[in-house]
Amino acid sequence: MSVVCGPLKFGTQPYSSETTDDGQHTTDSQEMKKFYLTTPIYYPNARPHVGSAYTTIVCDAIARYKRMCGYDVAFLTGTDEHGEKLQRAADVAGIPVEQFVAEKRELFKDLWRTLGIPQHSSEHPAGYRFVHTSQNPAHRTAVQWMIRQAGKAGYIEKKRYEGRYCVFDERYVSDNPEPVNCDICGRPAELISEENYFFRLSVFQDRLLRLYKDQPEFVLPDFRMNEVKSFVKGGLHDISISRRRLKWGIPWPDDPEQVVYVWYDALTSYLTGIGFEGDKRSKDFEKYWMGAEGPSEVVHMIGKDILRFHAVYWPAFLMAAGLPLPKTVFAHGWIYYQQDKMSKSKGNVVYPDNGIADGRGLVLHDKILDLTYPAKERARLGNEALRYYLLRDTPFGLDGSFSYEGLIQRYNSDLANGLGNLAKRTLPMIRSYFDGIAPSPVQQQASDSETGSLLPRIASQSRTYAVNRLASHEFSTVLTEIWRLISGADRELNERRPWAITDDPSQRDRRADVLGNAYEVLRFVAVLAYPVLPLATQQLWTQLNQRECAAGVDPRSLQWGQLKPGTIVGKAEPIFPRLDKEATLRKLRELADEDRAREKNTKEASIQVESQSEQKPVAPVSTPASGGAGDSAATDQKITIDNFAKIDLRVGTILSAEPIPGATKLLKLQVDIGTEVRQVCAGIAEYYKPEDLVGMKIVLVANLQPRKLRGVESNGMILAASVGEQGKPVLATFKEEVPNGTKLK
Ligand code: ME8
Repeated sequence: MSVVCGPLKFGTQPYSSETTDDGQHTTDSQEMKKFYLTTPIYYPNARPHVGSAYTTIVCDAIARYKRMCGYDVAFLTGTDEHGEKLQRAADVAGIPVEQFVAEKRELFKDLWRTLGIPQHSSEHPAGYRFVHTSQNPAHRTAVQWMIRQAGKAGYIEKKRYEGRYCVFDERYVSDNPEPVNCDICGRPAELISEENYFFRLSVFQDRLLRLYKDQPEFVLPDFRMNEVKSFVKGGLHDISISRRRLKWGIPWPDDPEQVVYVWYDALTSYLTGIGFEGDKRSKDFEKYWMGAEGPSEVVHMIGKDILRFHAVYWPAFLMAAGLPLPKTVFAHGWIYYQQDKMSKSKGNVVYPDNGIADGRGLVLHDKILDLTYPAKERARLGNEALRYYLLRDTPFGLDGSFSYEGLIQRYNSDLANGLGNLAKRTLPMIRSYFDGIAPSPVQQQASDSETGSLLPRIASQSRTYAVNRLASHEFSTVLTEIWRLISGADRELNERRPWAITDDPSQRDRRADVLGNAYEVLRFVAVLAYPVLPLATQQLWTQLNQRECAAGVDPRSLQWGQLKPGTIVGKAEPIFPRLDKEATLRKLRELADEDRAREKNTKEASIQVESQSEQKPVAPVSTPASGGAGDSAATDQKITIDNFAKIDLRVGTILSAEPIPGATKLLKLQVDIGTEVRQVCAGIAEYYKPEDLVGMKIVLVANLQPRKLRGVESNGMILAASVGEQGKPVLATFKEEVPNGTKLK
């Protein structure tokens, strides 16, 4: 089902960032604000999985919400086509690389189509625009312009580059001359030395720190900002931004022997994607990036893995080119599967689609329902179940985990039993008791004791909460709040039993009140949940017989009791039919196994095209060691001073601490150790409250090999005394001020 909403009316509603309980906006501006939102551009060398779909789903929901609030929205996604691996994968597949890349690009677009995420058009002004890089002439011009500008301003210089290169895999493994093995083939990488162009990142340190201070929302959530600040305070090195040995990429301006470094290339796509071509600039670029038509908010939504590139390199590249900076880089958490990072090589990937090519459509529809259900409906249910589950169960900004059990559980409890059931109960009763004419709900003004119903108050609280929290993308808590409203309406139906009220005219009002309230709750929910469940809420909207579409209502203007008298409700078709959990799970797993087996056998699978660690920061790890928090290495043996010197002990500050779901003893900590922020799991949850740990100075064993505790990576160990028989941990700390990163010896 494709829903097209007529043009929204602007200018009648004031815009605001905050709404109060009575629906009043607290800040006013009549101007139609611009909002430009981007996903990362994805590497097209691997098939997109649920993790990669997560960012795009989040952005689609945000774009829809902003559009409802009257923003003029541009939403960009795309593919990052830099990299020799694409060339090699194309060779293995036996097709020209251009064709290979173009086909992979389509996989992403197909997936967005399958997931009901529309492409930009006059019908879908907030739909996604798509950018691709290496083979896009406009993008080449844009990147070369960026490089020239930085060069003219004196931020680029030619220097000798020393790093490690894997001749077998033809890839740069590390920008550091220290010996290292290639993380794809495992062979020792060779030391190479070549003349490269360097970006003088080091001179931007002060300007970046000032940016973080003046624009605290530049990096969100806050705890990620702390990581970024610590990294920059630790000192910045100049970075090599050209590569001599790579052929596939954008040629360096006036030096075709070299290609531009992947991140200079990739980040510039945020400009190209809205019509930037160096000196030639589209109206959209002027509008959304330059703010030529009034204020414009630019937000980059990314996963936490690529924060440094966006929060440190990107603003510096833009400053070097004299261009404005985005408003916010929002780094969300990671979606794990089976307590691990999804990875094709580990075989633990969840694909949101299944056999798009053979026309079977989305995995979730086949699994969720028996195939007698209309295919279109199955598609809608699959998409929306996935959207709801990911956004509801992952507190935005933190890590989440995907499981089929969780998905079905949410589907049944919230979508089928919650929303679907409320509509299924309410609408038929309105049809049978009131000839289909929706009765008015009780008045908002009446006090709870007069009306005896809490629903008007809960509804207006839910509206306020949703509007205020959606501004900071807190989908999980917003959905919880909306479902509190649904439960409230359900409870009222159960308590007042409108079906048991007699037909006596004196009782008719009581029944009208209850059903009018339930109808009004459904109307609120259809509007508030629209960004997450665009198709189901529209279906509900049609059944409620509301005009135009749910997307056309500004949620901030939603008021209790706005029902037009005489509205005749439609037939209640099931919005979310209930699933047989066991049968569905079996089918889901079968399909996922088949899908993975098929993937494994694809020609390109023989090439490790997945890892792009060359371009992503890897935490330095050196000597192997065992143990983690809580392990004791007590031994009577004496060791030499050389042995002791192998342990790298560093001073750090705990930036954040949070529980690990399902692990009663563990806390996940982010620790600033001067040069970087480390994630460490510590077995101290029974003795320390997370909030008491933030800001505390500790000692970290910094060169332990990373290991997984309850599926969470731990990069180091915090020193603690083990006191008493219970081994109560008491963290080692300092009385005097000691800078982070200081070595203990
Ligand atoms: O990094 N959980 O591309 P990429 C949550 N081309 N999000 C996930 C995820 C997971 N398990 N897996 C992937 C690149 N993502 C560069 C970006 S931008 C100028 C260049 C999402 O294909 C998340 O947004 O490796 C992450 O940052 C992104 O996909 C990485 O995509």
